[in-house]
Amino acid sequence: MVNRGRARVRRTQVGIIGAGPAGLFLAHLLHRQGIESVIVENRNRAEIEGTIRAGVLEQWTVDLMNEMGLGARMMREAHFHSGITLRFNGKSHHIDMEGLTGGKRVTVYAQHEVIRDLVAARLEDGGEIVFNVGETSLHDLDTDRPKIRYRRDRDGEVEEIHCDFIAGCDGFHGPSRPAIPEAARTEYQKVYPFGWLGILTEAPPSYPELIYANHERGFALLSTRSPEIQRLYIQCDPKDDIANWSDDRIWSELHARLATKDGWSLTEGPIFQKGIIAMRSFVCDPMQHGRLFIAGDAAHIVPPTGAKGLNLAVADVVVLSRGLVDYYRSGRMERLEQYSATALRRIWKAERFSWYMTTMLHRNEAETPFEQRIHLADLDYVVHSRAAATALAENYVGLPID
Ligand code: RFL
Ligand code: PHB
Repeated sequence: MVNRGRARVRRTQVGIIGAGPAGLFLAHLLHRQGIESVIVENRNRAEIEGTIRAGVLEQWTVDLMNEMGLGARMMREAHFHSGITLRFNGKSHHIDMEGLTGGKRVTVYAQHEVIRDLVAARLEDGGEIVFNVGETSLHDLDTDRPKIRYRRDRDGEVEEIHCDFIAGCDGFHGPSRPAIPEAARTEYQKVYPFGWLGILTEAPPSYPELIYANHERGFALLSTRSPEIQRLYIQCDPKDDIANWSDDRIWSELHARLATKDGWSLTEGPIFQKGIIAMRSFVCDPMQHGRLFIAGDAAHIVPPTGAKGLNLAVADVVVLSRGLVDYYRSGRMERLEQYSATALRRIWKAERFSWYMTTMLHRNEAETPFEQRIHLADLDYVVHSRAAATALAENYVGLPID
């Protein structure tokens, strides 16, 4: 490290901003190919390992973790389901993902567990993650020596990482996407008039697989975390205050929306975590500016109904790592220059699927009764047509990356 003006300067090949799924998978993928990287992250390790988010991994994400030697705990502790249940008009319909996709399963393994496994392995490999940084900024993106500047420990010394490329993996609110000049990017967005209220409860599982329920009172989702802890969501007003939702009110909505006509019942338990999230679809095109490449939530957002966000973030960095490997092996930029176009083809399909699942399953008061009936017809079609069920299944378990 040398002093350059007031900043301490250091050098690496790929500077990565953000230790979420995108940044951590990228660091591992590059390390396997002998490419150096440093991650800077503005939260501390306990915070990133404790944030409750996604739950479902696509089959190829599971395969990738195993290939990278990062899957041992996941294979012991995750829940593997052969399908999901769609519930509407008080009836359950099993979609046999495994049968319809030639053996691909639904894996439930919480995002923060993936983060824990990837952080531990990265540090064991001697990789560097600079936690708890402040004032991250990006510089000289149009040159072949782009720089990430930040303060150590939020208000400590200023450091600069000089690198060949910057990977902006800093989520929806990070500084990377805004570093692409506004005139050089187009943003596509849809904001939904509803949100999800999510809870964690200490209770045994009520059902052997995930249930996605369409109900006139609004959508509900039953998921799991472990034999002792369950994850459930209900559609709500995104601007609602969580203080308006007593535990009794949450359970009464869950019972009403998940009820069946055949006597199935939901098991309650103490609620130890609850919160409300808003829902949007968002895409930034292109995902590159000079030597900056953005990936994951920094570049796109999907509503969680399709369980795609984490998986899309990983798919982006698989594509990006291939371009970087090509560059370091042969000096060729062609594959890197194709990164945005290649990634966006798959991203738009995941955007379509997430929008489709969201509109089909939620109650939108702004829609006409005609449109609401169309969603029920769509569900009825999906559960009775092998072709339609196959289309849903192949999207849910994950489209191929190539
Ligand atoms: P992340 O996870 O937001 O990580 C970005 C990291 O960057 C850091 N950062 C900065 N670091 C340095 N300097 C700065 N200025 C920085 N600003 C930010 C942040 O601290 C953070 O650590 O983005 P990434 O890696 O792109 O990963 C995206 C996924 O996290 C996200 O898409 C999923 O959680 C979405 N999602 C789901 N995805 C799935 O694939 N399957 C699911 O079942 C699923 N369920 C969900 C979800 C998201 C949810 N919420 C809470 C939005 C369920 C929910 C409720
Ligand atoms: C979760 O378990 O958190 C979960 C499952 C399925 C989704 C979204 C979230 O579609």
